[in-house]
Amino acid sequence: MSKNRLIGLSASLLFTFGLVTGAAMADGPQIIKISAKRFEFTPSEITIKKNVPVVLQLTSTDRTHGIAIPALNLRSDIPAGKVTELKFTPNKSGDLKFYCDVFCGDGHDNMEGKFKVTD
Ligand SMILES: [Cu+2]
Repeated sequence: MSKNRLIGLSASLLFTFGLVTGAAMADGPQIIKISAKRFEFTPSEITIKKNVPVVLQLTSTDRTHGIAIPALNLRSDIPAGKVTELKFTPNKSGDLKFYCDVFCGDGHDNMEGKFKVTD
């Protein structure tokens, strides 16, 4: 095989690899880490894409909190000391509010955030 053919072959292999990984990234889940503590979620505003699966990786740094996303009819406890996964796929754009639904003290009622779902 000539040197030029070898270069051409490796260039097309690289191109194919780039296309495959690009597609995988576009279709892969949106992995979002959210940390909970008295009395906030960090981050509390998260932009996500419509129709792309979301995997929330939830942790707490102090005690058990909860996360409720009423529009999706979803909730989970967030115990301290482990990662809790919650999965969903947003099917319309707009804001999806979430809040803590495990009473955690005086600021509990303000412990909330939102997903901004974009097209
Ligand atoms: Cu709470």
